[in-house]
Amino acid sequence: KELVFSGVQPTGNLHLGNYLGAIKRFVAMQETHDCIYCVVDMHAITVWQDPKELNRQIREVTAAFLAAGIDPQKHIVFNQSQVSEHAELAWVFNCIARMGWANRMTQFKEKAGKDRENASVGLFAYPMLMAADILVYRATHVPVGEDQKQHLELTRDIAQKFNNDFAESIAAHGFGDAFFPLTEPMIAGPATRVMSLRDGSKKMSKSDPSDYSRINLTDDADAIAQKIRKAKTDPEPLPSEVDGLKTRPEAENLVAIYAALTDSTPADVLREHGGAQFSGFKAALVDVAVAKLSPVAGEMRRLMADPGHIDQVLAQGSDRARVLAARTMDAVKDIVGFVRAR
Ligand code: AQP
Repeated sequence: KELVFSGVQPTGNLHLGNYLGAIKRFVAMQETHDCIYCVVDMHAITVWQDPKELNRQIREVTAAFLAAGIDPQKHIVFNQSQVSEHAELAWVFNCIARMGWANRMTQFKEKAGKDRENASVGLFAYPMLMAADILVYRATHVPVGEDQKQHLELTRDIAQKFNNDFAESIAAHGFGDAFFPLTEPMIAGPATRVMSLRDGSKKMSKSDPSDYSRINLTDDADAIAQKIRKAKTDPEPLPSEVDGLKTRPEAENLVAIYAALTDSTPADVLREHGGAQFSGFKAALVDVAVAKLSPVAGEMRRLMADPGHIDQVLAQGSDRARVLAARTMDAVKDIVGFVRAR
């Protein structure tokens, strides 16, 4: 059966982009796949996190998973740092990946900014840890937003080089001609890249200093309405064809958000709203966003009131994940040639 793995960083301000590009799709995959969903707290500390805040945010992402409808009994929900095999495999992958590959990662360049000398070594090594997250379960599919496409390609390159470098040992240990699968990214739908509400050329992001740039999953109806009303637009009415959105990134973004929230397509949305002024369309978008997001926010608040329960979900998920991860790590140690107790 196909196995899905994906993760979200507990770095604060979970937003509509995280929801539409990732969490909403995690929920949908549960019907057809075995799924492992991870709060990637070790990724979070590649940039400084206040320990108390990190603690709260790990629980908040878990609450968002559960509130959105992920079932931690049927599938696995856990936080990365409780399964140390992720870090172990990441080290092996640090030794497989080439400096040139990591140097090409645009996310590192964006996050490190101009002061690259001052970025953490962990931020540079981030993609190798991400490859380990996925491959420690030998996951076949990863639902992510488009911003993660390059990291998924690197994951495939690492899997392939490991399979090639150790081909003889892999076969000798009875794993045939490939140990790691070449994982498929699943990037589809109208909102694979939700853009900032203030600037249609930037993705909606947790770390944008302007709270008006994003709709947070914890925003109440008033905040959602205010942010959508203030969202940047142009003076023209909505076009009736998708082609008419090409040079209008802000309009394209709002239409894509509407489509994703209503499980339709931008073409459907324009069939209904083509020719409308933004004032009217934004009012309709507020209704749709509030109807979809308010129940999630309410359930998140309810879950956050009982942190003990969340911690228990994470502990149980970690126990189940560790069994699977340890099996892979044992095999990797044998393949690489490490001696281990049996
Ligand atoms: N704007 C977005 N549109 C669609 N999908 C998005 N994702 C993130 N932003 C958008 C997807 O959400 C998942 C979790 O992301 P993450 O928290 O692991 O990392 P990130 O991509 O670094 O998230 P942010 O929100 O942009 O945080 P900062 O500001 O810290 O960089 C991933 O599947 C991602 O594709």
